[in-house]
Amino acid sequence: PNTRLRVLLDMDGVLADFEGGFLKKYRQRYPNEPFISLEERRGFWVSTQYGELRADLCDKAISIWESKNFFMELEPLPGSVEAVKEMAKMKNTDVFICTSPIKHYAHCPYEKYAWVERHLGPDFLEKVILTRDKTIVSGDILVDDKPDILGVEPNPSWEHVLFTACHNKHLPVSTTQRRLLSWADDWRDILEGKR
Ligand code: UMP
Repeated sequence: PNTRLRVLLDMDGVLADFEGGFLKKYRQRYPNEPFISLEERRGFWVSTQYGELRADLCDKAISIWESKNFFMELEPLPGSVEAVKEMAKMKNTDVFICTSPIKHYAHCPYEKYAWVERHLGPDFLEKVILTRDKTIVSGDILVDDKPDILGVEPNPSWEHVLFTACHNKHLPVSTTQRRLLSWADDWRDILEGKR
């Protein structure tokens, strides 16, 4: 029997502040355009909500995360780096970062590795999984802020723990889906409960 616990951690919205980094750079680049405050964010797709605000703002939003240095310069979310480092040192625990790169691949994949090296150290580069389909990756837990994680595997091995973000905090608490409210929340208890 495998006694080790395998934890998959999403990057954007769980380790790195995608929403905060996006809004800051969007407002710098488009100071005269309307924007959506983090309080008003609804739905996982930033581009969809900006497109609903005004049709041309969808492409303007996309231009932000397609820009060089966008992913590299994201700030870590509070407590995330400390939590991952502590988790990775825990006995019988394997931690991987499982993140979906954007299809505009000029900068994003490189910058995701650079971010991991910078904030978590070069040894963590071994733990990076870039995939557009997380359902085919096996693990005990996937901590992710995206409410619906779908792909070709109808029955993923992991339990999805929903990490609270500005865009998902208003969603009704599902009877089946557990939440991690932040890195100050009881992530250690959630892990111990899966052993
Ligand atoms: N992303 C978009 N459009 C959006 C919001 C995010 O393409 O409106 C990108 C950013 C991340 C990816 O690279 O989608 C989400 O990856 P995960 O957090 O699901 O790993």
